[in-house]
Amino acid sequence: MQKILTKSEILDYSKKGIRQIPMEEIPLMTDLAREELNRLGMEIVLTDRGTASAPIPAVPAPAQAAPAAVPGSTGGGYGGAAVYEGGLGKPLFKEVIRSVRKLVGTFIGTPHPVMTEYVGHLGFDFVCIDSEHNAIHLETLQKMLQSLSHTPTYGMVRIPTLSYEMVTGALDIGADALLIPQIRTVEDIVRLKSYSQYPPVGRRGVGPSRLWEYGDSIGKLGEAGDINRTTNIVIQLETVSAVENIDGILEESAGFVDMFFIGPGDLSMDMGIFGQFSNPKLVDTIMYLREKTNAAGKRLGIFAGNFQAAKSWFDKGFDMVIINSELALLGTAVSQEMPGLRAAIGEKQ
Ligand code: 3PY
Ligand code: MG
Repeated sequence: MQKILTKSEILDYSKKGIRQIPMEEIPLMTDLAREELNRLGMEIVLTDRGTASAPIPAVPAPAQAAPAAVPGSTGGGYGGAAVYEGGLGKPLFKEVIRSVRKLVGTFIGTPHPVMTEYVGHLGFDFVCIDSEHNAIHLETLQKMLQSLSHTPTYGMVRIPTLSYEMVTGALDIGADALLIPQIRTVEDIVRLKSYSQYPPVGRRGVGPSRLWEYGDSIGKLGEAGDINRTTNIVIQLETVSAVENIDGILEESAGFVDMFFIGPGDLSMDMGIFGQFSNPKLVDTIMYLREKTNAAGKRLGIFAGNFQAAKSWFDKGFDMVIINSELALLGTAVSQEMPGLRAAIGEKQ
């Protein structure tokens, strides 16, 4: 088989002071390797057993393979080399999630890119498109994620089921993070890991999807060291089983999950105290999960019904809050103002 010369091997030669790399035949090179060879002014020299004696300069990368100023502006397929920054042009959301920044988001339930784009301009760090509780499927999800490209806001997606199709599908269309609901067992995490991580960690398939700028930046995968470094998974803790299995869940999630997220609605439902958000049993359970995730060095988010509740969760040390949904926020604004207007025009309440 033809030898493949990688960027890291070129760097190794360069570190050893070798500028002419001896090879028995012209190797296969990725665009990144070729760029590196060019950048360092190095060349490949065929040895005696090769067919040429003169140095072979680095094959110039095709014009479209130069780093693209505008992501996605190059040719598509597997071969291009646009610069992948993550988040399709924004700093990688996984890095933001791992930082100390407190994150504010809201759910999106309207299955339309215009609403997503509008909310993307309102000052949230991220929106979480909720396809667990709304009829939002992959085709629509992709358009909604695309609509965020011209906003400073990241697009998280809450998938409806823990399936290969949904995990890989939502990641491939460019979700900056996945929120995985209804996690109960260590076995769930094992499945999640296998669906979301590229081999050898998992069994996620690789393809020229929107995530990799339709193939232009997919070349980075082979050179990246940790090829799963961009995959950003947030796990929901919202069942009694998850509370019981929390040690195993945290252990199995090590290395691929940075943020956990509590769903107080489902947790209270599962505990038989639905909606009793100040019930000490629920509050104690939430704070127990806070201690456990904290001890494991993980960040923790929670759902809040409004901005005031969000502030109190941040005061309690939470790292991320999803404040209700765009529809609920609209409803609140209208219900606060409408009675006053009705009264002002002489209508009884
Ligand atoms: C819950 O409260 O159950 C949630 O899933 C909120 O996101
Ligand atoms: Mg829930």
